[in-house]
Amino acid sequence: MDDLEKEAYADIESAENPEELKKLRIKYVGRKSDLTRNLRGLKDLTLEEKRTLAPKLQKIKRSIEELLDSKEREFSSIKEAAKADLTRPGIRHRTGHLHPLTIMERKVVDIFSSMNFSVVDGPEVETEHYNFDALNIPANHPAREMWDTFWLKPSATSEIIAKNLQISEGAKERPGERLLLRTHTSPMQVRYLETHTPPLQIIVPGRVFRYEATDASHEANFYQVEGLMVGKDVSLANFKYVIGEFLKKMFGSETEFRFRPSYFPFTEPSLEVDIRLVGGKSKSNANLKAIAESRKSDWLEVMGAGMVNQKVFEAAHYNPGEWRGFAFGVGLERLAMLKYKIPDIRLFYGDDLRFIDQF
Ligand code: FA5
Repeated sequence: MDDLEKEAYADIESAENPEELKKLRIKYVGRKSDLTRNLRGLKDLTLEEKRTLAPKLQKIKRSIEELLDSKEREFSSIKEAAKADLTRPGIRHRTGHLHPLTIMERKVVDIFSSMNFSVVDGPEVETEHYNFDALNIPANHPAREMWDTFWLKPSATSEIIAKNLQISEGAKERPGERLLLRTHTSPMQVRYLETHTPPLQIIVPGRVFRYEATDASHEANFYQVEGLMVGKDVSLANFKYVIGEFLKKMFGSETEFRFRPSYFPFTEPSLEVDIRLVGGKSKSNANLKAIAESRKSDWLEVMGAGMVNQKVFEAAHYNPGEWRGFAFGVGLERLAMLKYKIPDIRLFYGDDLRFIDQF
């Protein structure tokens, strides 16, 4: 039997196909095999002989059967593999990725965080008070026209409060006040000053809305990042340094920018920051040239800014003249257009995956 076991092992190992294996199964463990015959013959032996031989024979049978089974599995897996065409190209799964504006917002947040600015959030549904009045833009002031406004129906107010949308405390304090979709992130200046004590430095990224016609550089829904730094002796020099650092970190030291005098009721003095699209030292390309052509200028305005008007501190119940600060509001799409050389702002909100998939 020991010889038979060895022989069976060698035969099974060298079997080349399932048919051969089938024959070996019949030969070694089939009904008419020597092994089965011997097992059957056990009944004619003495009890003593049965006790020693039976377990031995059964063990040999089991191990031959196990080897046959494993060899059979081997043949069936080879058969499965043969069915697969290993030369066929794989299926590429589409993975998700961030929208270019999200990438841009994160870059802005990273740079300002590295300069110790905190990031805060504000409500998109604002009151007339925070969006305009507290920023020194009274009802009859011509500057209100700078921000064409989406007003909410008076009946919407209670609905919004009921839905628990982010809405100013002021709306509850001054019931009946008109609500609007914020036209800029500047309302957060007063809101934050009311609830915190300077010195402070924050940025407020957020979505803003304007009722205006769209073109290559204007959208009705866009993103701004507000900045506010307040201290005892914050000056315009601090502003120039912080913004200069920000622009250099964002666009590299070769990009040219300029500070240009401007007007906002909530800053004094006020200025705007432009980035050079074509000409000078700036590295340009066809898309940036297209923006320049559509705007009829070699420069693209990216932010409004200035020293916080003392009237804003007063609106937040501060003593006049006690604190000084600078504020700015930068357009996120405009930054992304410059960074990624995108000729039209409307691409960000379109559904063209060929554009979105590039990021
Ligand atoms: C403001 O909104 C002021 N709140 C900015 C400010 C903040 C001034 C703090 C002083 C102190 P302005 O309307 O210029 O300003 O908009 C600021 C920036 O938002 C612009 O420079 C531009 O980059 C972007 N922006 C303005 N309008 C649009 C628009 N329709 N589509 C896309 N981006 C826009």
